[in-house]
Amino acid sequence: MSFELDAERIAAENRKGLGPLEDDYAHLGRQLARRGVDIEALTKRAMAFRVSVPSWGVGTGGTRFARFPGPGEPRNVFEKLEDCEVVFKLTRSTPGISLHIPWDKPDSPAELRSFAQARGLFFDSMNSNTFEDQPAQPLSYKFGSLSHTDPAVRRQAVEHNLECLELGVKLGARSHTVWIGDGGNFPGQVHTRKALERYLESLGQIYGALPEGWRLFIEHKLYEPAFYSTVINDWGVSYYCVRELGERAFSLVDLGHHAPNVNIEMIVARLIQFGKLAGFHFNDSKYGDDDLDAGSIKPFQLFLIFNELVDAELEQLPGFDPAYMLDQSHNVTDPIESLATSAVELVRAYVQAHLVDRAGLSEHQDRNDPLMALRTLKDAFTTDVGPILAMARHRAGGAIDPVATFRTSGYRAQKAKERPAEARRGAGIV
Ligand code: RM4
Ligand code: MN
Ligand code: MN
Repeated sequence: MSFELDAERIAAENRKGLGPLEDDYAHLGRQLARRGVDIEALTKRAMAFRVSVPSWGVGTGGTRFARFPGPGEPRNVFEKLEDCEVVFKLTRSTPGISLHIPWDKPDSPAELRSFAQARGLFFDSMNSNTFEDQPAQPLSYKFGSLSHTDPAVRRQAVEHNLECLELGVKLGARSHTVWIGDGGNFPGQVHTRKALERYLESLGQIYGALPEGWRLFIEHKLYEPAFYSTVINDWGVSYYCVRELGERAFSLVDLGHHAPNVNIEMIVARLIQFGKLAGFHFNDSKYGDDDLDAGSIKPFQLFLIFNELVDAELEQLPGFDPAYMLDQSHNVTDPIESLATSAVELVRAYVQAHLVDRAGLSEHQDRNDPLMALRTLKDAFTTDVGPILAMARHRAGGAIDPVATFRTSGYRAQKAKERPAEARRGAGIV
C-alpha cells in the first residue's frame, strides 16, 4: 500500500490555524466592505480557480550543468500522478494534469485514465516532444523536427504528434500543445523563411488531424536550445501561424519565453483582442527560461497579466477561454512544495485582479490621470488577500498552509522509502 496524504491529516493541521484565520478573514471582510467589495464573492471566485500541473514538474529539473535528484522522486507516470494528487489535495485548484509524451507514455491508457479518475484528476493538454531523440528512434532531431530540411524527419515528427492526439483521445484530453526546439545556432545555418514554411506545412497536417472539440496550442520561445534563431521565436510569428492554421489553433504564452523586460501583459491583451489566446505556461524568470516558481521574481507582472485576464472575463468576451497551466523546473526546491506555492500565487493574482476598481480605472484613463490610474491598480495589488485564499482552500477541503501541512505529513520521507533512487532517470527539464 503506498502512503497517501489523507483528508484527516489536512483537517488536523487546519484545526490549528482556523482560529487566527477566522479573525483575519473577518477583519479583511470589514475592510473590503468599506470599499464596496463582498469578501464572500471573492472567496467563491478563489474556490473556482483552476490551473493544471505538468507531469514533468513533479520530478527534479536541472540545468545544462547538473541535476540534483531529490529523495522519493516519482519513477513513472503513476507515481507522478500520486504527487500531482498531493498538490491538488493541498490547494484544491489543480485537478488537471498536462502530460508530456513520450516521457509519460502509458502502456495502458485506460488504466492510467481510471487511476487519475479515482483521484479526482483529469488529463488536460497533451505535449509532444520533438526536441530530443528517443532510444531506437530512426531519424535524429539534432537539426530540427517539424521544420527540418529532410521531409522524412518532418514526417516522423508529424507522426509523433498524431500519436499524441490518439493517446490524448483515449485519456480524455481536449487540447494539444506543440513546442519545438527548431532553429539555428549560427547565422546562415537555417533559411529563415523556408524553415517557417516547412513548419507551417507540418503543423497543418497536425491541425488537420485534430480530434473533434480539440484545440491546438503553439508555444513560441525566444531562444534555447537554438541560440541564434528560433523558428517560432515570438508571439507575432505564433499569431501568424495560428491564423494561417484555422480557428481551432491558438497562441500559448509561456512567461519565461520572452526577452527580459518585455511587456508580457500587453502581448496577452493583444492575443485576447485577436481571439487567439490559448492560455499560459506560468512560471517566473530573471533572465530567460529560468522556470522559477510563479510570482517569485515579478509578482506585479503576474498581477498585471491577471488584470488583463479578469478584465476580459468580466466583459465576457466571446470565445475567451484561456487554459492555465504551470510549467516550471524545480532544481533546488521540493517540486510538490513549489507547485503548490505557484498555484497559490496564481489564485492570489487572480483575486487581486478582481479587486481592481474598474469603473474608477476607466475614469482615470479617460481623464488622462496616470497617477490615479496606477494607484487604482496598486490599491488592488497591495491588498493582502491571503485570508481569502486560505479560507477558500479550507472550505474546499485543502490546507490553510499547504507547505506546512505537506512538511508535517511525512509524505516525502515515506516516498523516499517506497521509491528507492534509480541509477538514471529522465524526469525533469534538463
Ligand atoms: C520548453 C517549453 C515546453 C516544455 C519544455 C520541457 O522550454 O516550455 O513547454 O514542454 O520546455
Ligand atoms: Mn512551456
Ligand atoms: Mn520553457
